[in-house]
Parts: sequence; structure tokens; C-alpha cells
Amino acid sequence: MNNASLANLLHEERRFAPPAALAADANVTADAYEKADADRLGFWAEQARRLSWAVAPTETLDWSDPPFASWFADGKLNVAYNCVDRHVENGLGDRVALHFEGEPGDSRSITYAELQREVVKAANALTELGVHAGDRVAIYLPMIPEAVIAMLACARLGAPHSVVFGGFSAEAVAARIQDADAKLVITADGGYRRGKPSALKPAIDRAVTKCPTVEHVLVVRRTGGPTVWHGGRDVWWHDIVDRQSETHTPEAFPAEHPLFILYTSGTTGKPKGILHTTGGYLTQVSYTHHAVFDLKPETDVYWCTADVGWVTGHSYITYGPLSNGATQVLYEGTPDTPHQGRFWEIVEKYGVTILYTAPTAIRTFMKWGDHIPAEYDLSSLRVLGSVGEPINPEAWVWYREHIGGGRCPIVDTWWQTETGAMMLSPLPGVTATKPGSAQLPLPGISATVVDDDANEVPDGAGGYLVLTEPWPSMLRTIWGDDQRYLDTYWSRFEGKYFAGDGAKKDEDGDIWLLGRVDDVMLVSGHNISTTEVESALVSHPAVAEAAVVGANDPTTGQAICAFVILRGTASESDALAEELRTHVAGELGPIAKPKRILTVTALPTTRSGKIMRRLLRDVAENRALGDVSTLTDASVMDLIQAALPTAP
Ligand code: 6R9
Repeated sequence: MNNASLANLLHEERRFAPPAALAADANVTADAYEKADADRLGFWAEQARRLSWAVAPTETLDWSDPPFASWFADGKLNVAYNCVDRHVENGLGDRVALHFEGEPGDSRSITYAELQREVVKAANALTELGVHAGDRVAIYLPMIPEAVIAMLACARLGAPHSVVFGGFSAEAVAARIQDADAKLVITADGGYRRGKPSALKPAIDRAVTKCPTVEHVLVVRRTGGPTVWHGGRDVWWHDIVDRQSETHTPEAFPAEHPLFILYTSGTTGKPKGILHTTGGYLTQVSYTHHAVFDLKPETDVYWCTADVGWVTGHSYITYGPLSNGATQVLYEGTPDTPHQGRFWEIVEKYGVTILYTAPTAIRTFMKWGDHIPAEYDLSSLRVLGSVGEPINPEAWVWYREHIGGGRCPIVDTWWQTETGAMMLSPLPGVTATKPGSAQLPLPGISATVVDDDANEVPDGAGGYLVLTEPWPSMLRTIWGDDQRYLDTYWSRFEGKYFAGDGAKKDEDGDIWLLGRVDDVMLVSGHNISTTEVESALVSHPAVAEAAVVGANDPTTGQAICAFVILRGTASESDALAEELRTHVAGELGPIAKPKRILTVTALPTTRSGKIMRRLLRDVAENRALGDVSTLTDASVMDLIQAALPTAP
């Protein structure tokens, strides 16, 4: 995108004030912004005191070699101690840390005291397997308690983990293990997905043949299915962990000791190993989880529906909530197994008060119908969160009404694997929310929208989201590739972090995210946001979901091609396609009118719920498909291609 900044097409007038009772008792109030503005580093130094440090830091930020940051560098702490042991020492050992709900219906509640024993034994087992501070450990597990326990055991030993999605192929896993030179892989025989056991270990067996650094494979028994065994290399979790001692002294590591590497899918090229460290990361995930969800650990039951293989699972299942002593639900499976009310059944069963999920899930629930959540008691809910993609206003309002009963604030949280923690979000006790907007940087965060020449855009204009000051949980580099770190994030605008997202400021100065810059469409010289056109399509009653791409066009450069999933009652016709085109033109203006509308039954999404528009672009431009290895379900592309008329 180098011609013009994004056009500002969508207008949204609805506003929702914070509930009075929540505002009166909120963890964080409006003065946090003032405090942080007056003294940003002092503000973060204060938040760092939320943690238990073995050696308290006296330095806050060292930015003498930008963009390589050090936060709290002379402090020392142990992350696992902060997430588990200190709560037990504070008399909270009997509090439930995890309510695990397996997909087949098995469940298990684990208190902080039990979690401590499990983490300690797992850390002792890892030590027996030769894992030392600094060694990398790959984790390839389903959403079971051992995933969290394994991460914490690594953190306890100072061994950076690299969690890889349980859905990735052997090749994708091998590339990630090789890039990190992992010494140990922790996996399971399998997990449950969509009502069936699905094997995991075979992918590791294939991957490890190409990974000479791997000495052992530690295997959790989850499904009990047949398992090929490599004696000497493979070790059952229960064989080695169960017999370990229940004591282990956590070592304090410097605040810049690496905590994990997490690979971002990236649309092109080799996956990037995003490196996060300990002190700054834990400070910001802990603070944001406390502030944005207004967490009251004594009474709240929190549930984040992400997978631990995604950064949201790292920061808002493992590290943020546990550092705050939260009680949370951990669910293994999919939202429609064994039935489409599964999520709401879980909310009712555990009395979930805070729910954090993704727009793609919300749109799916809308498509399934209002009557499904209506069958459950959702009155325990008090705060709702969204993450992963821009949430279109229709989905936002549906979430508020049908899940939140019209009473729960919605926090639309913008952040990235690279940012480590939330960066933009309303605060539930402070902000009057707007459907579809992440609105403003959190206290202590500096973000804005700039044009092609790095000038801040005026209110009402669009451009690129940038972060203008370093933040505690920022990535420290790309693992093994400092140059790529500089090139990818710090070279587009001097001295500013380029997030890769299009954004605009509205008339009040609030920020709206408009999709990845790589996806922005250039139509007759105008940059048009995918998000806005998709939102306009979904605001039509016949459309459940939409994804738009810019396809090469001889007259306009690119032309907008829309893939839509219709709602149950609507059926495909030329008249409906014309109506949708006219509807978008009416909502956004004629420039945004799609040239083609294609009806499909599914859209290609990643396991973290993002639509892979580049694959749709391949379809729209009649090309062979690019890499599909990070799709949730690669057969979706066959369905799409089979359903389409041959493109002109
Ligand atoms: C946490 C996570 C990061 C990209 C990011 C942006 C999109 C995430 C969003 C959002 C609009 C939100 N994104 N949250 N866009 N509004 N609330 O998703 O990390 O997987 O690294 O993806 O996701 O495009 O740049 P990650």
C-alpha cells in the first residue's frame, strides 16, 4: 500500500456506557490514563510490582540500542513461581486454577496446590531428561491441563518453550523444531476433536526424523489409542512425571531471560519465531488481564476459548490469568461437539463470568441461531472479550444482546503475537464502547495512525497503525534473525513499530482496525479496507459471513471479489447478488461495490480464527493455491473451488 491512505467509509453511531455497578467497583479507573501519560515508565515500574521478584528491579527501560529493548533488566524472578507457588504461599492453595472440560465430557478441577505439585514434578522430570536453563522445548499438545503444566515446567527451569498448534502438519512442526533446535518434544498420543480421538504422535514421529537435536519425546496418554513406540527416545509422561519428588526450588532468572518462542504463521516466507522474555512480558499480561477484564480473582470464573498454541492461549490462559490467581475454564474441544450449545452449556455449568473469544466464533454462533444460547442460563456473565480479527458491528451487537444479555461491556482487544499482550482496548469500567472499534491504547501504551509519510493522520482519516513507544511485553527479536526483526517491524516508519494493520481514526479520535495491510484492496486508486466491506455485507440479513479480496482487474487495477456464506433461510440467486452489491454501495459508497459475489459454504480460516484471504485471492485470480498448511481444515478449499463457476 503505497499510493494513498485508507479511505474512511464506515460510520457507526451506537455507544454503550459502562454499567454503573461495574464502573463503581472497577479495578482500573480513568485516572490510570493520566498517571501513565504523566510518567509512562513510572507507571510500568508500578505494574511490575504486581509480581514477586527475587531481586526487585531498579531499572525500568533500557532503550539505548533501539529497537532492542531491555525491561527491568537488573530484576530477577521465576515466572512459574509467580503463576503458581506464590498463590499457594498466600493461602490460596485450595482455589481452583483450572476447571478442565474434555471434549468427550470428562472433567477435572485442579487447585493451585495441585497445579504446584504437577508443575514441580514435571520440572523434575524435564531435569531428569536433561533439560537445562536455556534449552528449547517444543510442545505439541491438545488443550489438556498438561499443556499448561508443561509450559509452566519449562518456565520454572528457564527453558524457553515453543508451543506448536496440535493441528499443524509434520512438516510445519519439523520446521519449527529445527528453527529453535529443540532438545525435547512434549506431545500426546492424541486428543479429541469433533467427537473422535485424533492422533498427534504420528506427526511428531515423522517430524523428529528430520530433527537431529531432539533427544527425547515425552508423551502424555490422553486417548489411549495405539501408539508406535521408539524405545530409548520416547518416554510416557505418567512413567516419568508421577514418580518425581514434589519439591523443587525455583531458580530466579534475569528479567530478560527468554520465556518462549512462538511462530507466527506469516502470509509468506519462513515462519517468524517471535521471542518473548520474562519480566516485562509477565508484567504486561498480568496488568492487562486485571485491567481489561476487571478480574476479581476471588469470585470470577474466567474462560478464554483460544488454543494454547496461539499467543492468546499463552498470554490469556497460561501467564496472565495464573499470575493473577484466577479460576478459569480450559476446554479441549470444538464449539459444536456434541451439539451447538456446548459453549453455553459450559458457561452455565461453571458460572463463567468473563468470556474471551474470537469474532469468527461469534459469527458462527449467529449463523447457528439465536435460539441456541437462549436455552442456557448465561446470567453469570459480566464482561465479554473479543480478539483475533476486527469484530464487525453486527457481530458485536449480537454478542452483546444474545450472549451478554444487553448488560455486559464488550472489550475488543487489539494485539499481536509480537506485542505479547493487549495494546488497544476499551476498559470495561471506564470506556463508552462503540461496536466494532478497539478504540484506544491501554494506559502506558502509545499508538497512533499514520499516513504513507509517517505523519499522524487527523481524526476522520485512515492509514497504518503504529506503536510509538516501546512496551514491556514487546517481542525482543525474531529468533536467530535480528535483521528480519529490523526489516519487518522497524524499517517502514523510522523509530516506530509497524504493526502491518490498516487503521483509521474516527471523528472522536478513536481507532478502528481495518485488516492486514497485505489484504487491503486498491480499486481505481483508492485503498479500500477488507474489514469495512465485509462488515457491510454481514449487516445484510441474508449474509452470515463474508470475506473479500482484491482480484486483478484490467480496468480498475483490482476489483472487489466477495465470498459470502448465506444464512439458513437465504438462497443463492442473481437477484440476491445484485441486492448485496447495492447494499454495500449504499452503506459505504459506490467505490466499495463488489464486482463479483460468490456464494460458498465455508471460508478458509487458521486455527486461530483468521480468514486466509490470500487463498481466496488465489481462487479469484484462477491460480494454484499457495501454502495451506496452517488451515484448520484444508478440505474447505476443495469445497470452495468445487462450488464456484469457472471464473471469467
Ligand atoms: C492476538 C492475535 C495479530 C493480528 C493483528 C490484527 C488481528 C487481532 C484484533 C485484530 C482487529 C482486533 N487482530 N486482534 N484486528 N481487532 N481486536 O490475534 O495475535 O495471531 O499474532 O494476530 O490479528 O490483524 O495484526 P496474532
